[in-house]
Amino acid sequence: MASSLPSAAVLGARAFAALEGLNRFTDEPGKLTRLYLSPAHRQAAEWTKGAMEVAGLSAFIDAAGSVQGRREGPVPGGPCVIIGSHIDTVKDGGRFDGNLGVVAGILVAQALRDAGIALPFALEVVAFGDEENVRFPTHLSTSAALAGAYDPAWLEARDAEGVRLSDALLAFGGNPGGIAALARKPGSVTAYLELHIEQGPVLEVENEPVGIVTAINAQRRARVLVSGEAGHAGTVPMSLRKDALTASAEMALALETIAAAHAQAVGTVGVFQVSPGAANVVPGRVEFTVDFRSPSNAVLASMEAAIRDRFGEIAARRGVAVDIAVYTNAPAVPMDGGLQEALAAGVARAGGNVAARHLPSGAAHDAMAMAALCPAAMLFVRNEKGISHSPLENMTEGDAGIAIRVMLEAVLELARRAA
Ligand code: HGY
Ligand code: MN
Ligand code: MN
Repeated sequence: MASSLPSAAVLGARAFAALEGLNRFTDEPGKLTRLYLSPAHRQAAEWTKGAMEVAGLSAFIDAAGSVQGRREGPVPGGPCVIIGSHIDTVKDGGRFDGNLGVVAGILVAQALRDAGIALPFALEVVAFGDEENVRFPTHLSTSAALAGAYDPAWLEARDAEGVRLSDALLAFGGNPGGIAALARKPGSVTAYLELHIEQGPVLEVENEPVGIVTAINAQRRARVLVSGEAGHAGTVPMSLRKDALTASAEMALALETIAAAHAQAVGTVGVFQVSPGAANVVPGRVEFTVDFRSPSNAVLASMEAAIRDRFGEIAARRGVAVDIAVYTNAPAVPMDGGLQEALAAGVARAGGNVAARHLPSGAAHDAMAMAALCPAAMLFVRNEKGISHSPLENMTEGDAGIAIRVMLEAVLELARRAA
């Protein structure tokens, strides 16, 4: 059976060629920016649907904007294994984050079809559309839709231009009223597998091409609004100011100190909007985001308490008001042990002296949402210096091929177990 399957080198070349096609679609020429429900997302979804069909999957773009492809198993409508990831990106993002995992799923399906290998279950590939949650204050909304955990309040969420998610979804060609029906029945999905770049330095430092994810860190995100008093930059004495920017800056540094005080925790202020935003006006209002994460839910809870404490103290001392609105609260998610073993078997069968290195994920992934529906596991692949969420994100074709071959072998391992 293995001899009729493409080599890692062939799979790597195919993956890079496919990514070339998929990554033509961007909302910012010269950069890779493909936010949820944007015109580029629609084009990328259409391209993905076509690529799935070429690989022998029957495919469609679903009500929430994800692309679903399926190759039936022996029982029409029977249980399936899903290989998934996302095709939305951050602003000015990298070519591999999410996109590689979707292309990998398509190539695995194509290789099995070409080799005439029948599986004892249906095989699905899903390209989720809202994993980055950059445009709207949501959390893994399109994979949550499949897992039956879609929050209807997300439909009222607004982007930076004030566009409602439901309106953007209708304009995209989606159907807000059809999202609830996307929820899969418990037991209908026997496994979810995701291939993703590590977005961290461990595999490169340890000179390993792939790694098996043990758990995905807990994550919380909040919008912080600091309200002070706008004033004339030339006339308001320093002692009388209620400067929203300097207060927010002190809060950002306080977050940094709180995160640094907890091993393996991280804290980031990624968006910082100052108004009115004129050189000769003391800023009256600042809105910024806080993203903090840890392997431990308990640590995250104590970090949130410390953040509320410190931000409140800074606001009181500076005479400004502060409002902290948490909109994401995702506990840590362990990856399924049995599927981790299937991935380890895939690593062993894929050949080469590749070790089955296990490691946690600091980044969030659709696997977090899918784990609420079915056993979920992730395979990491080495990427250059672990750089991600950046146009400098890079990896080798060889590593992509090894990782996709491991995924292929892991699916065959699941088939052997199910037979
Ligand atoms: O933010 C994250 O961890 C993921 O890349 N969306
Ligand atoms: Mn990702
Ligand atoms: Mn990402």
